Amino acid sequence: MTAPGTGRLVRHLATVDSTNEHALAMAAAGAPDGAVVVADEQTAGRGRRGRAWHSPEGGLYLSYIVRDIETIARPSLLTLAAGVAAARAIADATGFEPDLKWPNDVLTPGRPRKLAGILAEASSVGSRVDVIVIGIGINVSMASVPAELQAIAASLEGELGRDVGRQALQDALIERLDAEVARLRAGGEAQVLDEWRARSPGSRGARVSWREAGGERIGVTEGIDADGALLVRGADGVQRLVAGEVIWT
Ligand code: BT5
Repeated sequence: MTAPGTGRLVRHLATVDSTNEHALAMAAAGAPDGAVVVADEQTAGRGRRGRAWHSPEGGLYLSYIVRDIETIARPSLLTLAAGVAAARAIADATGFEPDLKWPNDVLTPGRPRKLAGILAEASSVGSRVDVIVIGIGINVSMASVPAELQAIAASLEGELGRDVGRQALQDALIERLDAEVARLRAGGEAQVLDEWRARSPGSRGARVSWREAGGERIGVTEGIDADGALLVRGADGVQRLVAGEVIWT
């Protein structure tokens, strides 16, 4: 369906395995830049590294197709840009200002619990990345947080103690994703990074641990660099972490 007045393709599904999977298939079939798929629930919602994203009814599960990747100088920043977009959209729609955590988490401030997660997935033609799908899952109602995750997860309605309109949140999210992707395309990487840093108190001065070939390492975060890598000071000086698991201790 095309959203009224926008000309944008927004496909709404009652249920789907994964909106990212569906969006990758839509993109392969020619769906345009900025096309969106949203589902009321996912039966195989995914996180990074084969992990599951619990996706019962009551959450917002949305995937956004980015094409023309060659017009984005630093596509590695898309996950951080999506974090900024998600935080802004949540603030627009509810007034709640979440924190961000490297690389893909949206958290409640204070005692951090996960409100939303981001998963960017690429598809390539030969060695060239052709499409990146940005998937965002936001826990809207308390029902979207499964019992086994109560200790580490939170929902917007649980935090705010009132109903949150999913449609308004969805509209804000699409608008903010458009704006942040446009900002990257227009050479505004530094502004995206600055805003991400401002929303991520844990990206500086927090104790973290991570695994490397040589075993477990510990250090203190020193911000993110221009490519979105996490800088961490450990026993051997400052290291750049580009992927992998970092545990905030
Ligand atoms: C993420 O992975 O946080 C990425 C989540 C992306 C989900 C969206 S929904 C729309 C689109 N379609 C998809 O199929 N996926 C995207 P990661 O950082 O690996 O975190 C996964 C971990 O978060 C799990 O191992 C759980 O511990 C936790 N988790 C799972 N479901 C959760 C939920 N609903 N709320 C909070 N935490 C959750």
